[in-house]
Amino acid sequence: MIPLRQFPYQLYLVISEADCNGRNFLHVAEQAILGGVDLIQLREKNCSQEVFLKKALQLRELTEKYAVPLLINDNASVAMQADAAGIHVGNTDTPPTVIREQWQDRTKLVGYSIEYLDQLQNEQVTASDYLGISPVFSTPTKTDTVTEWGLKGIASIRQLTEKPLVAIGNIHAGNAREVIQAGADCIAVVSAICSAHDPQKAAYTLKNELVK
Ligand code: TZP
Ligand code: MG
Repeated sequence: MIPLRQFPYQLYLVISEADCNGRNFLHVAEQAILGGVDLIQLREKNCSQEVFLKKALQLRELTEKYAVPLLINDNASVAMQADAAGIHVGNTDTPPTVIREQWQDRTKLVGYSIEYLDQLQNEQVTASDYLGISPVFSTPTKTDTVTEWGLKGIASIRQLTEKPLVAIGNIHAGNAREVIQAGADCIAVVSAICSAHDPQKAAYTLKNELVK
């Protein structure tokens, strides 16, 4: 597990083929890495296990080339079969404690989305390497969300835990810096990179905003 507050990643890309506007997701991911993304999550919804695994293996080959860790969203079987660097789960997915039992390799990263403050008091937080603050701002990319944490929400979560905090939800170059200043360790984005005309430039611009 990652020691508390020692999170070596700042710019986290969450990607799916559908979010890439008809472009090849591997191409978008490579451009994003070249622009400075240092952690990637493959988040595929509505596809078969076989297709998910195929995409995970393709993306793992690419991320390995650049030594960027690949996490898989909410699918321990795909994560393990692809020998990904870890997995990210939400509040209603398989809980981190169960993931740890299924996947005994302690070097694997487990991320856990926080949607309610009550979640901070449970054993799932202890079993996680980082917490996703989800969503910081409401976003058309994911609409089945509960809280909009806002910058104040980041600051209150920061007071309550030493876990690395990854902020997600409508973060872009115009607000990334204030999200970090509010207490997040890392920002995660979908559309700020996947929908950008030039994903490499978009990632580079975001990365440059992430100075405390
Ligand atoms: N979890 C919380 S918000 C979100 C996820 C996966 C989507 C973020 O997408 P965007 O386009 O960066 O707002
Ligand atoms: Mg999920």
